[in-house]
Amino acid sequence: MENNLKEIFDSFGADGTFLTGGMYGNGHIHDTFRIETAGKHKDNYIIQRLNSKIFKNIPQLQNNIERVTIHLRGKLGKIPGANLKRECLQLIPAREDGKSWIVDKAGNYWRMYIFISDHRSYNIVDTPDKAYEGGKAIGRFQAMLADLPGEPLFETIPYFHDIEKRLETFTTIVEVNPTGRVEKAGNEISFVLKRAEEMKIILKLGRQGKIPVRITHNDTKFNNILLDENDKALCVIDLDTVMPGYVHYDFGDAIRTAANIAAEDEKELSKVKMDINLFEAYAKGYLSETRETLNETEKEYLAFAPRLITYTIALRFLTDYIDGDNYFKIHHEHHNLQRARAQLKLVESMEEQYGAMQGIIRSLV
Ligand code: ADP
Ligand code: GN1
Ligand code: MG
Repeated sequence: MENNLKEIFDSFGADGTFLTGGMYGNGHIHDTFRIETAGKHKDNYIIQRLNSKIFKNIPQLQNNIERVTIHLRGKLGKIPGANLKRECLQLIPAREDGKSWIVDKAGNYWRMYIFISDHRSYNIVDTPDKAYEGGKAIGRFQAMLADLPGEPLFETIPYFHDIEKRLETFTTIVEVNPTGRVEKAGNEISFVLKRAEEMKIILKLGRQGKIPVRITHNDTKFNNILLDENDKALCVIDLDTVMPGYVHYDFGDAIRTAANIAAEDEKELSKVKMDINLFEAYAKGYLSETRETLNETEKEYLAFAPRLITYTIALRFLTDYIDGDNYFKIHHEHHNLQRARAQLKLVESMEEQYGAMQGIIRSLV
């Protein structure tokens, strides 16, 4: 791999000499490597072998990311003291054709970014201050992209957060039972089906024109929000799913990860719980940047969003488990079932605290 990484690195027009490279991060989708270069003051890099089974049109995906990062950099450039290399992802063009990706001999797609130096990345958030900073980062991200010029961004994964479509896929896979795992997940399947109807509310509000489609990130897991060395908001990464969506998707996914006191795949379910103080802090940070732009209905349904997205991700883990683990990277045999169970437990915890969540949002808006 080391040899291959050097070859890939050399295909991009980076400033620096390859020293070492190794696997990096906890993403569930791509293969990510950190490349260290020689020389003390040189940038280091991130190289990703892209998952082209999931992202079927890499040129369009990359075109989205180019548009988004150019726009963000333009905005940041006007802020005195902004550090463009750390506050925004920066793609490195290929030496040969200047494109922001390459295809290797085996047909794999690769891209390269400058490594964002001195960042902090958290899978679990332990203080309200960090949650607040995460909320600010996502709020600002949405605000900065609100005036992206040109045609709508390409939908890199169609119907990504469409719960009606996700439920249809789920029902079909349960019927087919391709790997005989349905029997192992009886309780989880009932839990999901019992809540299916109420989860459609955000889609209904959209169809009724009560909430607008905006540009959203759609994968605001907390480890996609990098903080700086003082735990202040630094950069939002993982831009593969930046596309049209409802703000509830970003708010919900961030709470799913920022306010859960346990790991996403915690085995000991009694440890899984939403911390209402972390919820409040994230909401405060988020609304500090978006209070003026969101409409009344969008604000009213923010409290519901974490229930929807936690449910959606649980449903996706469960679907993938029953389907035979074709989507998410797994680290052991029943990993997707374990993830689904932990996420459904989190849904329950949110249901128990829903009144308090609504109260907090009302008081903040
Ligand atoms: P995935 O879609 O597989 O989650 P990501 O784009 O989120 O892939 O990258 C995986 C991990 O790699 C991130 O969680 C982060 O830790 C790290 N990472 C990605 N890009 C950068 C970057 N430019 N600088 C520093 N770390 C990065
Ligand atoms: C994936 O790419 P990553 O690991 O940040 C997934 C998200 C899920 C998340 C669950 C493109 O996110 O939708 O919420 O796993 N990304 C894609 O951890 O499907
Ligand atoms: Mg990621």
